[in-house]
This record gives sequence, structure tokens and C-alpha cells, in this order.
Amino acid sequence: MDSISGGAAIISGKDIAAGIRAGLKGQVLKMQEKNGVTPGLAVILVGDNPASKVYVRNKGKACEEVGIKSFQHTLPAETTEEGLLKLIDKLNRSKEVHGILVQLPLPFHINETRVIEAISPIKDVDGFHPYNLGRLVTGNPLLQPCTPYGVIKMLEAAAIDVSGKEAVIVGRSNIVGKPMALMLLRRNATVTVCHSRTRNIEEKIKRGDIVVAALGKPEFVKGEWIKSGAVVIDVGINRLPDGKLVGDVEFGGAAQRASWITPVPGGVGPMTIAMLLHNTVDAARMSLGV
Ligand code: NAP
Ligand code: LUD
Repeated sequence: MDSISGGAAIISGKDIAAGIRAGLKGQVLKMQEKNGVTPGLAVILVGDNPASKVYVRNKGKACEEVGIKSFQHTLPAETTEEGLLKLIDKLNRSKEVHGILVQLPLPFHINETRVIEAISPIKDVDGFHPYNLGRLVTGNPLLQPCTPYGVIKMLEAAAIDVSGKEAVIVGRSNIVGKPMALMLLRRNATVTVCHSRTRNIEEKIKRGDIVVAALGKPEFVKGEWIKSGAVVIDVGINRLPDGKLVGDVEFGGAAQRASWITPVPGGVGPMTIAMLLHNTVDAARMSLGV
């Protein structure tokens, strides 16, 4: 968790995620003994996006490790929206399936909003359904989006208090930036959300006690923009032409100035998967009413 990298301590998502999985494994065993139920997760992949294939495979492996039953549905890119909605309807009614995840992005001919809204909110382990996002907005969350939820768990693991801090988020997507802003606001941070139309972004980032980069541009956030002692959370996953994986932050320069920093790989990515498993166990618990 706290190896030192040019000044900053590293928050190892890989290690924290392993701890979360170990805890979930125990909870799954208990649920099987007490209630005779094994949590089940259905993962739907449409088409053959190579990155999505890797993530979906990793999700399946993580389920296996924890004892969650995973049902993988791999559909061709030509699948119709109607066909996908039919499968979701079947999974919504399945007793064995407690969580449903449709890996994004979907092929262009399928309406993402319609698909997300078709998932039963109590099985929406991605936390993307407007019901779950609404519960987060009103401060009474049910199932929370895995990536920002994982970031919160990383901050907690490093005992970083966010109350009263200036949090600067770069990116306003429905799956990362926006829910991240809501989660930090709930914990009393003062939140700034930057996006592609933000003017003087460098100046905004320089104010951040906590900087969350989630824009999808390799090494966009420069080391010199990081305030001394800031906490840097790098959500970005960018594969360079040479095959190297880098985040949205210039890691070396940022690590010189930050107090804490997350690496890529081995940072937020593994936490996203751990929180998906956490949500699946929660969804199974909800289905039992316990
Ligand atoms: P997205 O839907 O493409 O959204 C990107 C956001 O960044 C948008 O709000 C966009 O602004 C903003 N943006 C783009 N270029 C910008 C610029 N030059 N300056 C300021 N803001 C800019 O992406 P996403 O799904 O949130 O993902 C973001 C990154 O995180 C990607 O690299 C993705 O692979 C990664 N990711 C990682 C995980 C994980 O588990 N580690 C999970 C999800 C995503 P506009 O709204 O104005 O267009
Ligand atoms: N769609 C996600 N699309 C993409 N990285 C992920 C992700 C693990 N419905 C839905 O899983 O939550 C989702 N729900 N997402 N993502 C991104 C996003 C989705 C990204 C990376 C990783 C999940 C991950 O394990 C590894 C790491 O950072 O260490 C590296 C893996 C590699 O490419 O080598």
C-alpha cells in the first residue's frame, strides 16, 4: 500500500482489491451456509472490443475466486437492441442471477440508455440505472457505480480524510466523473468538475488537494500542475501504440509532488472489479431481504 515513489506513497489498488475479495469470499460462504444461496452475476458482452474482452474475462476470473457464480453471455456485434433487451428481461426474472452487467461501450446501433434502463434497479450492479444514480444524488445510495466507489475505498484504505478538501475531478461521464463528484460531495469535499470546455484547466487542477483524472487522454495532467502534498487518483487507462498502459496523469512528475498517488496498472482498475463483486454480494443479500 505505501511504497514510496519519488515523494508520494503509492495506493495499491491491486493489494486493496485482493483484501476486499478475501473478505467477500467469507461472506459468500456464510450466505451459502445460512441461506443456501450463491450470489450470481450475469455479464453481457456485445461485439469484440479487445479491451472489453480483457475486462470481462478478468471479471469472470474474479467471480470464480470469490465463489460468485458467473454467467457470461457473449453476443455478436450484429445483435439487435430488441435481442439484447429480451436477454435482459430473462435475466431480470432469473432466480440464480442477482447482478446484471452489460459491458460498455455497446455497438453504435444499440441505444445505451434504453439498455441500462431495462436492467432491474436491484440487479444493477454497475449502479448506472437512473434509479441508483438518483439514490446517490439524494444521499441514500443503493448500488453505487463501481469505479468511483472503488476510489472512495482507496481513499479510506489510505486513511485520507476528504472533508473540507478541494477535490478537482477531470471528466464528467455518467459512469465515473459525475458519480465521483457526488460521492466526494457527500463526504464534504468542495468539488470542482472539469470537462472539455473548462477554461484554464491547469489553474483548476493546481488548486486540488485531491485530483481525480478520468478523461481518457494519456498523461494529460502534468506533474507541475499537482499541488505539493496533493492526493492523485488516476482513473485513466490508455494503451499506447507500443502496447504500454498509461493513465491520464504524468506519473513520474506527479509522484514528485503528491503525498499519495495511484499507479496504472494496478490502481483503480482492480478496484472497479472488486466493487462489482461487492455490489453483487449486496444485491444477493437484498434479494434475500437480509
Ligand atoms: P468518457 O465517457 O469518454 O468521458 C471523458 C470525459 O472527459 C468527458 O466528460 C470529457 O468532457 C472529458 N474530457 C475529454 N477530453 C478532455 C480534455 N482535454 N480536457 C478536459 N476534459 C476532457 O470517459 P470515461 O468512461 O469517464 O473514462 C475516462 C477514462 O477512464 C478512460 O481512460 C477510461 O478508459 C478510464 N476508465 C477506467 C476505469 C477503471 O476501472 N480504471 C473505469 C472506467 C473508465 P466532455 O463531457 O465535455 O466531452
Ligand atoms: N462497462 C466498465 N466499460 C469500461 N485494469 C470497466 C475496467 C477493469 N458496464 C460497464 O470495467 O465497470 C464497467 N461497467 N468498465 N473498466 C472500464 C470500464 C464498462 C477497466 C480496467 C480494468 C475494468 C482493469 O482491471 C487493469 C489495471 O488497471 O491494473 C489493467 C488491465 C489491462 O488492460 O491490462
